[in-house]
Amino acid sequence: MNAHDGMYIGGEWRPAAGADTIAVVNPSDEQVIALVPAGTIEDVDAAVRAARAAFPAWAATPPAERAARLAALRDVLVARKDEIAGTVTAELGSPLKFSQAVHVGAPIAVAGSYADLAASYAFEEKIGNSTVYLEPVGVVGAITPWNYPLHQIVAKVAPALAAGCTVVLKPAEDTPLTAQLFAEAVHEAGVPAGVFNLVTGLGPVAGQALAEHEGVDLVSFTGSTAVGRQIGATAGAAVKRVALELGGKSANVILPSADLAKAVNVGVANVMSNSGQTCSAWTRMLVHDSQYDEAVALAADAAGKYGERIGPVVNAKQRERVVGYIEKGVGEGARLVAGGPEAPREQGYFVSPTVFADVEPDMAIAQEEIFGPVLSIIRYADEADALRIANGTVYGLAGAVWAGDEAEAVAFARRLDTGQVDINGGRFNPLAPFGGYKQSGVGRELGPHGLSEYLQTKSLQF
Ligand code: TXE
Repeated sequence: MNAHDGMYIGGEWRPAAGADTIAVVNPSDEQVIALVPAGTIEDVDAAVRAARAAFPAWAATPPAERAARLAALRDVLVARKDEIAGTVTAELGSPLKFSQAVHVGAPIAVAGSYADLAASYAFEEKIGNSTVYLEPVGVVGAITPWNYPLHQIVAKVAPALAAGCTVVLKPAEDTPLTAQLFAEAVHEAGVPAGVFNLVTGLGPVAGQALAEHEGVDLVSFTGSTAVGRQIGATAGAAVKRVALELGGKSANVILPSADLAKAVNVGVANVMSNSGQTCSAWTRMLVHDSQYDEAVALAADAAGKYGERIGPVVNAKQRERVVGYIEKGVGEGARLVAGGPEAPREQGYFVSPTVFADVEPDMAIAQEEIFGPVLSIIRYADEADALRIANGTVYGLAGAVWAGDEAEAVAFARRLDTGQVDINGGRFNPLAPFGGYKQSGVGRELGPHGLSEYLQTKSLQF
């Protein structure tokens, strides 16, 4: 595939400082499809300088003009959506239809929402005898994962640009081609030079250099809890703003009054989509004793129908990790009712859609983020038990509640320690705040709450 052999810095593609490259592999057939440069500290430094230099003018650009650039960016993403979807499929392995609808569809909606918000947001407010100005924080270091290659980028860059911040992006090493296309789109949209910069590279080299750079005012990170903890500590030591979107182990709570078949089928689809590589996936299904056997049969049947249609996981390491958890589940005494650890294909990083029954809440497969197509079905005795199990992990990112009556579901959802809950299925809302309670993270993405992450307040008293 086409790939740039340089970094997008200061509005142009510049040669990388070093000669090292990263091989991009297609997870469906394990073939190398491109090489991209592995950024060094020098590349990161050049990008941060460019972002710093561009900051004063971009911060002073009227919000309506920033909105116009974001609208133009949305239009470029729309015009190039097939090309981007094809690239996501090539480097992530997701089925093309899913790439078109979700991997490109969602970020188009998010870019559009920030074009609207930049134009309408109240960057100035009166409180009594004070005028409060909401000003951009400065240079943002954005570090993104591979699971939703474009969405994770847009969910950080669009609000940052809307706020008047400038950005240096270090995308995941598995999916740099989508990031390069995004940089092309930003350029085509007429965003001024230096406002957005891209450095591809390895996490512990380029990512760490960006997180530690003195010229970065805010680090926005999405990825593993281990790296998030480290970035949070570095930012804390430098008294620097930080936003962390980390793992999850979300509960799908099916109350006895719910439409069981619908709740189970949607629940299985939620876990299997994107091959389970979604931080907000409902990986624990909580079912009442009286409906447990029926739910297990329905889930096993639903999972069996997916087969290889879900696509592979992203790389060999992730496959090993997911299979390791499946083996662990078997070892812990959970009952395999669909899928299993065997590779369904010789080539490609495929994992069979897997469902475990008789999962106890304290098993590793019910506590730790697996990040693969693996569902754990847990039994509860009554509502108090369901609530205790649902809240009984270190995470709190998302979840779902199903009930015959919406008010009953809402009452339960209000008691969940989690940042987002879908009621009877829910629907994606690009304006709804997304982010974690507990160890799922700090800060929120999307909508006005996501925009406010990139602002700091100044008050003038009269
Ligand atoms: O994540 P990493 P990995 C979880 C999921 C998955 C596990 C491992 O459970 O199985 O994490 O995935 C960059 N300083 N999530 O290894 O390493 C890295 O280059 C600065 C959940 O892929 O955290 C990439 O750009 N940056 C998740 C990004 O961090 C560093 C999405 C994420 O990679 C760095 C992905 C360092 N020292 C994984 N080390 C979610 N919340 O959606 C790595 N990076």
